[in-house]
Amino acid sequence: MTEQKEHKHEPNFLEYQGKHRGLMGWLTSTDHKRIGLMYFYAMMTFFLSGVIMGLLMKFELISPGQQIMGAQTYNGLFTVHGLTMIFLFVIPGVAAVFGNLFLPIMIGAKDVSFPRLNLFSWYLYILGAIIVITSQFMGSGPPDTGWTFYAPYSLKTNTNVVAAVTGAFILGFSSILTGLNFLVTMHRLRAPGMGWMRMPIFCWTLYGTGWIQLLATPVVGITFLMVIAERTLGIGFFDPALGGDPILYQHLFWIYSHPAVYIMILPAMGVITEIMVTFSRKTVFGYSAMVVSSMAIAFVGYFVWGHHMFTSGMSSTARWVFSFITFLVAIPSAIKVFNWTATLYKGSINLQTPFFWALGFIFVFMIGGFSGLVLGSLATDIHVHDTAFVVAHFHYIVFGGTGFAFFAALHYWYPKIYGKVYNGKIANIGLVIFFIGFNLLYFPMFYLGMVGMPRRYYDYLPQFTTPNIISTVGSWIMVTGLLIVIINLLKARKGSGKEIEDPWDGKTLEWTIASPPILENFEEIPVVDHEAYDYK
Ligand code: HEM
Ligand SMILES: [Cu+2]
Repeated sequence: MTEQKEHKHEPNFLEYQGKHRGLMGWLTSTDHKRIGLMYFYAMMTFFLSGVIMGLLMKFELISPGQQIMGAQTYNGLFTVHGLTMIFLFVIPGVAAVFGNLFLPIMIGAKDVSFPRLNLFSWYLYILGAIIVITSQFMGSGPPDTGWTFYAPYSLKTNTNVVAAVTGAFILGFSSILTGLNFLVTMHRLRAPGMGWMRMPIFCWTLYGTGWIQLLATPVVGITFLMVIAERTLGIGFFDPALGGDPILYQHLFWIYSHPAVYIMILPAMGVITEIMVTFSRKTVFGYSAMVVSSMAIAFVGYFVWGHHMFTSGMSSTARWVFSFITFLVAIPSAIKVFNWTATLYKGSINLQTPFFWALGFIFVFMIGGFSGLVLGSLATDIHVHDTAFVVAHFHYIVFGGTGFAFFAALHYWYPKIYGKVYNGKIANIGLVIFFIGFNLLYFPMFYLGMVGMPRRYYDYLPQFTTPNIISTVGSWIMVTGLLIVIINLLKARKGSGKEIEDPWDGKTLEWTIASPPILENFEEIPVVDHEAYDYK
């Protein structure tokens, strides 16, 4: 790569002042990096409010009987908690924050293809979020359907479902437009020499994600419109009393929501790949296998939605076909884990915070994945369906997967974004506490589910008490770790920068430019003359 170390004369994107100054300078900026950071700040706010709701639920569950809230409040809480975490944090999460911050830079572009559309997506995201949040305080009470809005209950409950569904609908549009923008950017704006097979894996995972966002999200958008139409106009799509079919709702919902799992996990896998490569100082093992497995996950992920409905009513043939295809997704996922391991093999490993987060990711994601196979098998799924086992599984996957990758990415790219280094020791201590708390919090739920504790109840039988106490204490430990991690990063913004241009010896394009990057990223568009990861 050409030497680009002398670029201090241009103002960086954090201090750059366009037509407007201060806050307005941010809110009107079409710079992809600023938009990425605006997603980040909004998202952290939603995430932390979701964490508080999680803590409250766990506190209620510390022992049998009512502690701090009644049944209806608990129903409202798990609904908003789920909505917030899924639609406001993990689905947009890694793609909207780190994709916006780094995709254009990693392919050698000055911005995304449609910068204004990008800003518009952010506004849609904020609008959708505001509507979802106000749905809690308006109308006749917080929605109590769970984040899945299953019919026919979502048609019958008199809580504020229409508002929450409208918010989710708008969030879907934001997601579609971001996906479209990223796809076009990768097709049109790659720097000279940046062939498809030279793109960093993170870009490839965003490519797969972009297609899912574009093709699957409209399905859930229409489903939500159908719910609104049914509630407001009494059209009978889903209500059997009107001739509708509640199972149709589940099909439509999961045709989006299963692929949505890959919207969140693919970019997460991309981040982990970047980190594995940089911190073992070796080029990725099996680049094309990584590319193909990303696209295979995106593709096969469309055909497995029925595994959410094994107990809902389907022919045995349909169930086994869905079960079989579900197992097929394990193959490209396993290829990734195998290739990460092979990348580490004989690498000269740099033991630092982002690497530890990546290892944590692999550990919890494998537990999530294996428990997913338990749920993908017909016999065992019917036993643990709608129990705490499922809650354990999806927290290991979505929080353990996407959440860990989100923090891994934050620690990896933080010096690039802010031009500052953080205290690595404190970051590691925070991570260890977080990791212990995470497993104490969720692992007991596997056991609880197997012995029969149902999910979505504010109360339980006395024999489930001990694992629940462990789990609740785990939630406190985990939050302690989380606070240490976040405060450490907040403090670092005032810290001194030393050798921050390329602190980890990264080889992708973002490590060749200034930290923080200048407004248009590159002083001159780079000409790429080698593969993605140019380690000897
Ligand atoms: C401090 C962290 C967290 C705690 C203590 C926590 C705890 C809980 C609890 C107690 C439930 C209710 C389970 C039930 O009664 O069935 C729940 C549901 C849920 N959580 Fe979390 N959670 C946390 C973080 C997250 C994160 C980060 C995500 C997403 C990445 C997430 C996604 C969900 C979803 C989707 C539900 C399902 C809601 C529903 O049943 O409709 N949670 N969580
Ligand atoms: Cu699924």
